[in-house]
Amino acid sequence: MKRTDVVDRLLPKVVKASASVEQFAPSNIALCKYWGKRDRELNLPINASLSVSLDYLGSHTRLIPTEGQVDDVWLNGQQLQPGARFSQKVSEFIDLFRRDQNLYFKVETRNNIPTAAGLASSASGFAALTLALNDALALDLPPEHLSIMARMGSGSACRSLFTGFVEWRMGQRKDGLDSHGVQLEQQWPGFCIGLVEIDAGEKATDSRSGMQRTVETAHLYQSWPLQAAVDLGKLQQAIAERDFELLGQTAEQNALSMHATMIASWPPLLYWQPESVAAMQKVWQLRSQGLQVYFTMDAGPNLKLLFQRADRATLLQHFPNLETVEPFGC
Ligand code: 2P0
Repeated sequence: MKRTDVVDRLLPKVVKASASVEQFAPSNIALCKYWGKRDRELNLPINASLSVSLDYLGSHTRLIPTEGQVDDVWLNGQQLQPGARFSQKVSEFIDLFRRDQNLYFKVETRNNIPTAAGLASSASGFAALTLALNDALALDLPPEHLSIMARMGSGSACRSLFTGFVEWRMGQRKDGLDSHGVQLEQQWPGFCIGLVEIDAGEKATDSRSGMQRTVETAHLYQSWPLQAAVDLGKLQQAIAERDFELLGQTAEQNALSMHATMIASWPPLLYWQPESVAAMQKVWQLRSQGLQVYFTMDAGPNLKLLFQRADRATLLQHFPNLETVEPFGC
């Protein structure tokens, strides 16, 4: 099925641009990861995932209707060439909304997180762009439909439409209309995420090709859907019971299991740097001393630490440059 077939079911045929708009969407960190697609055109996942949104860290996107015949795309204050990869991705995504009409925009995106460093700026970017297009074209789409549209830009973007804990239901339908983010009702004040930046540079293999390579070449990947399903259940329980140890253990094992499938791909995919391993060992050492700290990692060398507010000061002594976020406040 094509993305345009899905759009036919969600959007009116004729849309028109109104005023300039600006929207924000948070980045999100998965505690149970999305890794592998059953449909690459629609970004439909092989497994359900669960994330937490990062409050103020994310993407601000402004859309200004223009008279031009191409979109004019700016990223972090820099104008991009129309042929640049990011520009093309943005324009192709806007094509889904403008359909056959001559509606072009100046698109200004600012990320307050390092771009393409495994900190999921594509998730917040496509979510913010979806929200901005919804406003600019006065579409008034419900949250599930916004999430479905954002997913077609980048899978993990479907979780960035919501705050707090978010489950991405994998769905069963071929058109993906049942595959979108759902906000969990539970809050967890004092739940903290710390970003350990090992390397903010562009990664050599993006998630899209990384997950395809894993699905196609790693026999170990066969065990992943089961691991993810079991972990999702444990995380739901941990969140419902505010069981931090269960949450941390499950998230860390889930991330390492995903990385195991990456390493077992061919050619091998190792996103870690020596400093990533050193940081993991530091976390394990702190834990052996009784500190409740866990980590998760995405398709990059950086670690995201999971801990509780009471341990923040101690943790900062060991990770002095830690940027911490409290998605639910104190
Ligand atoms: C996640 N990642 O659940 C996982 C863990 C990276 C590792 O979602 O191809 O940029 O656009 O659907 O969403 C990153 O993958 O990939 C991602 P596409 P996306 O956060």
